[in-house]
Amino acid sequence: MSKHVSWFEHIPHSLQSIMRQWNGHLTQELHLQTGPHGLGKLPERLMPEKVTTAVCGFCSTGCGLHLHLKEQSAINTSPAAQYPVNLGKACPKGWEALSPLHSTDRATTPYLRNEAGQLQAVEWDTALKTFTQRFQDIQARYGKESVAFLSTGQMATEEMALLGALTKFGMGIVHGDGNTRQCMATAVVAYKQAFGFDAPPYTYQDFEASDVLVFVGANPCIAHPIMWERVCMNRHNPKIIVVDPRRTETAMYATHHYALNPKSDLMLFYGVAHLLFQYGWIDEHFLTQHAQGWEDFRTFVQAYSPDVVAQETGINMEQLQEFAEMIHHGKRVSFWWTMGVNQSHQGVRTAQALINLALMTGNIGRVGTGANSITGQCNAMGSRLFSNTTNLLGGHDFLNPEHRRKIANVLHIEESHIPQANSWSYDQIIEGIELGKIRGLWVIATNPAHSWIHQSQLSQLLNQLDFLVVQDMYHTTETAEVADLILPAAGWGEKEGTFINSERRIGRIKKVSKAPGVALADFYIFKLIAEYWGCGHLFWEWESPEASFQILKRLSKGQPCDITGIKDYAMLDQYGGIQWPLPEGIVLDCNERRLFENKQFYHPDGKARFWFDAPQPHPEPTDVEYPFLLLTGRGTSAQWHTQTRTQKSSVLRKLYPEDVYVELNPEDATALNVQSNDTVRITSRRGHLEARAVLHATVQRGQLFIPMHYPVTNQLTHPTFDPHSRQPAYKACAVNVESQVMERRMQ
Ligand SMILES: Nc1nc2c(c(=O)[nH]1)N[C@H]1C(S)=C(S)[C@@H](COP(=O)(O)OP(=O)(O)OC[C@H]3O[C@@H](n4cnc5c(=O)[nH]c(N)nc54)[C@H](O)[C@@H]3O)O[C@H]1N2
Ligand SMILES: Nc1nc2c(c(=O)[nH]1)N[C@H]1C(S)=C(S)[C@@H](COP(=O)(O)OP(=O)(O)OC[C@H]3O[C@@H](n4cnc5c(=O)[nH]c(N)nc54)[C@H](O)[C@@H]3O)O[C@H]1N2
Ligand code: SF4
Ligand SMILES: [Mo]
Repeated sequence: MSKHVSWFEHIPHSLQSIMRQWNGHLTQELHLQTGPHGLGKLPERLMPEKVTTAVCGFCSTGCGLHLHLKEQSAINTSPAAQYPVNLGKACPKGWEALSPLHSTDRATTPYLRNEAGQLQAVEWDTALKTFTQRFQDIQARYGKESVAFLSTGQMATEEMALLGALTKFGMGIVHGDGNTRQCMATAVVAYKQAFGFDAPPYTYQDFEASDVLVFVGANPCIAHPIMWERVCMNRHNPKIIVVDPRRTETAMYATHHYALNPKSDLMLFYGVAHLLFQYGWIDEHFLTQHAQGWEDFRTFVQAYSPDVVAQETGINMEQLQEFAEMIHHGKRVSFWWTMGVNQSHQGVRTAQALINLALMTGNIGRVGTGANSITGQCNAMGSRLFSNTTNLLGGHDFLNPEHRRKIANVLHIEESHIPQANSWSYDQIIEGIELGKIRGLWVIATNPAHSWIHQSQLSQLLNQLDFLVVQDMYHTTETAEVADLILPAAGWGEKEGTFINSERRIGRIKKVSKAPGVALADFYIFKLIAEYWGCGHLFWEWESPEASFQILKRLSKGQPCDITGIKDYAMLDQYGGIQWPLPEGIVLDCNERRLFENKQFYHPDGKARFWFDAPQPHPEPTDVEYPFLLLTGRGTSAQWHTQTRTQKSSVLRKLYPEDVYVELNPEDATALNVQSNDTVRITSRRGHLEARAVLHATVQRGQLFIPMHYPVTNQLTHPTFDPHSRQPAYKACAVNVESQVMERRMQ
């Protein structure tokens, strides 16, 4: 490397070895699988010399992908038939996983904004010196807390943990959060309060084993297609109940669709609980032995009689009765929820209402059951346990002195390095910018200028920062474009580490392609920053991702997520990923495990807790001026979030509409004099956009749907947050729609 890259000679000698190690080789074990790979006959040009397996870098399903290698680089992917998650299937994003790597807007070098206001290519040495100097200056002037970071559920766990340790134990940063706040914070709080630990209990076999599956605010056909494939493999002729205001792709395949009024889920589930108690359709033995607070809950739901609930939810009394009966008659009932629950002003209590239904009917800890939050990003589960943002590393607690001592010992650092306070949440960090308390921000593998709620406000606040650093694969993201400094990162396929999927399975990612230019794996960017900052000595043990995996094991010891029984990366390969927990000394005799089979929850008394509160009014109800409710979410299985990656694939681009569209009910369209494909203007109290009208009865009258993948969508959304999880309520705000086709209106 030193022969080709001049900056390399400028960096301290000790760092050169870090860099050599990074740039040297592809993942060593790639030649493990040189035998028959079941790919059939391929044209010579596509015939791989070797095949290795790694998990996909998009959604939390965590499919195993074969990576086909030729001449030391990946040329193709295909789904791994033996991987226990996907059993030989992949969605379009998995097949196209390599495309995002080869695009002309990759950040191939650091960029620094010059005096003329332009981003200019600079060497790493300059970038790292500037990073250190600017952030240290800000901290010296305004206090250590004035620099914050926003990270991600899309880096390797080893990288998240190193970032969390570096920022909080090395750089004196207190406030750091991630895009998992936008996504999973609600499920985290719901589980912690109910079970005593953030512990999604299921394994994917449960999709196949249930006889009643209830999907709430979840559209797995689009968002988790291979989980949906597992549902399709269910041989019990299951009842599939979808609770979603929209008639989604998943709802179309369901046996029962309850198109409730947006944000009335809490009322609905209290109504179902009311009926279950009324008929005595509960598992009293389980409740007495293994739960607390259920008697109070029984009293509480007495007020939620079918007539009251029908009125509020739009689900009639017969449907309610039918819903309760299906749960009662089901032998193995599983409840699954995603963003329709989490992204709500009362998401935590709604998730807990589902947990309550599972507990009261004894549908937990058995095959085919569970109160199951489906995760979003490829490594949101890793960030929940190891990002050092909301929790202290390993699912520990910053406020607990024993935990701080334990982590200090594991990491061989002084206890005084560990903050004794919790971080601000994402929205509080943004508010901190507004109040001038946060002056420097480091954004890693997330694109808030597109994805954060109430976008125009955020854009203005990003401009207000003294120094904004964006660490990304591309220099063209909406956030990178307003950065003062861009640090070029390697992406999935160009680096090593592990991800944790939705069912708690730890799987490997591998380096099968070299990053372009002088882009580096996030792991090594963090190592370099530690050295330049002057705290590198604290992280001597974090030599490589695999060495850091050994640290993660120690951090997890004694926790519900204990993984001390996973020897090393090779063992993960051997088993096709391994679910937590796996404490040392336990023999792995079955690689599909669910939690709570012994009915022991993680509270000190071993019992689960019932949580409930009265439903709260919708924060922005419709009115005469803004008579429609706007829903947002995923549009197609080919689009990923802010599209920085999926937009780079010519194949995926063919699978989704290029420009922003809005789904509008045909009857509303007639009333508004809007025809199919007309341009309409949508206005909220915060902004407006123009979109192509798609007329479809998938949305109810008075409701609209716009996918989140278009940069303008969050111009409209309303910044309200669940009070317990601080997760943004992206899914419903009041808007108005107007036709932009003037001629027809005049007729
Ligand atoms: N193709 C693709 N797949 C993805 C992603 C992607 O960007 N693209 N992102 C990944 C990530 S990070 C996540 S978090 C997941 C998200 O996965 P999902 O949560 O399944 O996807 P969404 O479309 O955001 O929301 C699901 C549904 O919630 C419904 N909803 C809205 N309001 C309410 C309500 O009040 N009650 C109920 N019951 N439902 C409501 C919406 O109509 C929508 O159909 O997907 C993951 N998978
Ligand atoms: N209106 C509305 N808004 C929403 C949602 C919604 O339903 N409705 N959903 C919310 C949810 S659930 C989520 S999870 C968020 C997602 O929001 P974001 O996190 O902002 O979306 P991504 O496009 O996934 O951004 C990831 C960024 O990381 C970069 N990247 C990818 N891999 C790497 C890597 O290995 N290293 C580095 N350094 N960079 C990398 C990508 O280029 C991209 O810029 O959006 C939220 N926003
Ligand atoms: S379902 Fe998710 S993990 Fe599987 S291939 Fe598609 S994006 Fe990747
Ligand atoms: Mo998400």
